[in-house]
Order: sequence, then C-alpha cells, then structure tokens
Amino acid sequence: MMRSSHGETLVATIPPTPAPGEPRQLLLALLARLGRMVQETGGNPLAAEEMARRIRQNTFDIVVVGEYKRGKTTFINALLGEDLLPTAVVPLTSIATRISYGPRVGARVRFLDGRYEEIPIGDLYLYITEKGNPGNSKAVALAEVEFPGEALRDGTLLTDTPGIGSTFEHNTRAAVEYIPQADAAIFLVNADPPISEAERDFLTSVRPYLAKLFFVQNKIDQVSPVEQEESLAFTRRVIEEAVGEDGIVIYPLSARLALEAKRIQDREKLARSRFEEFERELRHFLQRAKGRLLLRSAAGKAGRLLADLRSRAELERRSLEDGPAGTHGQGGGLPAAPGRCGARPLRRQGRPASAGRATGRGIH
Ligand SMILES: Nc1nc2c(ncn2[C@@H]2O[C@H](COP(=O)(O)OP(=O)(O)OP(=O)(O)O)[C@@H](O)[C@H]2O)c(=O)[nH]1
Ligand SMILES: [Mg+2]
Repeated sequence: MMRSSHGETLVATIPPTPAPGEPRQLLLALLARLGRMVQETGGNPLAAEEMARRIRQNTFDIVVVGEYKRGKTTFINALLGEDLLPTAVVPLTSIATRISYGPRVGARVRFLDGRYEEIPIGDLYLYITEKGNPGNSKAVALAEVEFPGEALRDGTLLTDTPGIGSTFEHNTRAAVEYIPQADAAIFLVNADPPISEAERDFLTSVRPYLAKLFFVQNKIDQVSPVEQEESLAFTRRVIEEAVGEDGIVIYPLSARLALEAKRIQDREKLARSRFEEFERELRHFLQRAKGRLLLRSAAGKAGRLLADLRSRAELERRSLEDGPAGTHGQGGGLPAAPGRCGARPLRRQGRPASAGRATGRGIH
C-alpha cells in the first residue's frame, strides 16, 4: 500500500513489505524503514526513533493544552497530587514539560541544539517559565521531569504546554509544535469565561493530530452551580460544532481545590472539586484503550512522516524540472514539530495524510 501511493524515485528504495504479522511488529518494522529513509534523504530520524521507542516501552503521551491561564499546570499538579510545576497568575509556562515515572524526582533540560543538562528540580522555573527564560533566550526545546507518581506508573507521560493566545507568541508556537508528538490531549477551558472563538479555532486545527481528546471545564469553584451549568451547555455546543461530533463529554472540576485537597488529604474538599470523576475516567480509558490507541497514534504519525518524505521527493523533482524557482513549499496547518524529519524546504503541505488521520471516533 505504501509503495502504490508513491511514484517517486525516493519510494523506489523502500524495501519489500514484511510478511503479515502482529500490528505492533509491523509498525516497528515500518518505523525502522522510515527512519532509514528519512536519514538517507538528509532528514532527522529522531521522530521515527522516538515513536518506535514509545511503542517498545508502551508509553502514552497525554498533552494538556488550552489558552493561557486556564489552569493547565495546576491541573497537572493536581493529577500528581503535588505542587511539582510552577504556576502563576500571569502567563507563565513557556516550554513544553514532559513528566514521566521515575523512582525519585529529577529533571533535565533538552536544548534546541540537542544537548541535555541535568538540573535540580528547584531550578526548573529558570528554564520553563516566561519569567526565568524570557523569549526562550536559553534555547530550550523540552524539559523532562521524573516523578514517582501513581498516575505515571503504567507508562503514561503527562506533558504541560505553554498557553496559547497570550501576548507571548512563541508560547503558542511551542504548544502547537508539541501536539503532533502526543497520543492524546486534555483540552482545558474555564467555567468563566466560557470557551472563546480563539479556543474553538485552536481546537479545530489540532483535532486531526490527536487520537483522543478529553475536555475539561476548570475553575468551577469560581462560579455558582447555575452559571457553571450555563457555561457548560454553551461550551459543549461550541465544541460539538468544532469537532463535528455529538454527545461529547466535558468534565467540570476545580484543579485548584483538588490540589489543595490532595495535599491536606481532605476528602470532602476533593469531592467538591469533582476531580475524581475525571481521574476515574482517565484511568478506565488508559486500561481499555491505551495499547490500541498508541498503535493507532503511531500509525498516524508514521503516515505523516511518509507524507513528509513524499513532499520532499516532490519538491526535489520540481526543483530539478524548474530550477531554483520551482520550489513550491506551502507551509500549512501546524508547523513541523521538533524532532520531525526536518530537511530543509520540507514543511508539511496542508493537512496530515489521510492515512495518518486520527479522528478519535470509536475509542470509548
Ligand atoms: N479558582 C481557581 N483558580 C485556579 C484553578 N486552577 C488554576 N487556578 C489559578 O489560575 C492561575 C493560573 O494557573 P496555571 O496553572 O498557572 O495556568 P496555566 O494554564 O498553566 O497558565 P500558563 O502556563 O500561563 O498558560 C493560578 O493563579 C492558579 O492558582 C481552579 O480550579 N480554580
Ligand atoms: Mg502553565
């Protein structure tokens, strides 16, 4: 199938398809070959290698996204039950921060030039916040944190992202660039204000990249029950229209109350936060669908890598035909994510390949 969708010389180098087997093995074989092809054509094979590593280790990356100040970082801290990542009343998170299971708390920073540096967890804010690292002057690509939390023990990764739509344009870019790497997302809006036009547009643009989306209405402690219901109904209508699906589930909760409750082990407060309803559903989802969805998500990403290779072959063919003026690269959709096959003129053209398109339907 791969071979028939490509007529370019590049594709003529694809080795024969392996014998039918287990989907996991097939996907690993495909990723290995894609990595080699990307490398042979001058690209960076890191994205294919990273995907293969995640399939082998069975990790599942859930990214938390939303507009600035919606409470994304507080929400992650609440999931972990600890004030691990810095939060603030001003736009704060400026670098994607991925948290995985580890026997003890630790942190390291990956720079744009590929270097890694171990850092004390207390220094994290110097790298991942707008205040500590204004305009990403420290050239950080990603922060990686290890934490001995129950929620992460099964291989779940939680990634905090900068808020979209703040005055810091690079924050939006950093959040958007991370999304194609993730397997699922938790999209946070607030009870007040309810979902905005910018949030709706963002949702529409990232939807094709994610195999599963959870919707959370945060900060319910700031409104009355009647206002919260009104806001929820409005938000649901807007989201259903944006994603083209009926009957979506939105989890109303208060991340701040949940975090406070967990820290002082206050059962009554935790119940008021309504956080456990979401946690229960997330746990069930991961037990039910994680393995299946991971493969589907990786297949989608492999499809996009293939689309990138195809674009590159097409660009090269045109430039050979037309000379230097024949480069017709049209960046569209989301920018190329860090670590993707980043050969020079190659930005993805338009939407992701339909082969890689994950709609999230059917995963319940
Ligand atoms: N009342 C209330 N405040 C909350 C809740 N969750 C977060 N906050 C507050 O909202 C502010 C922003 O929280 P953050 O967690 O830093 O928000 P963020 O979305 O990560 O912000 P950026 O990183 O700047 O995009 C902080 O003052 C939090 O204490 C909540 O459930 N209720
Ligand atoms: Mg934040």
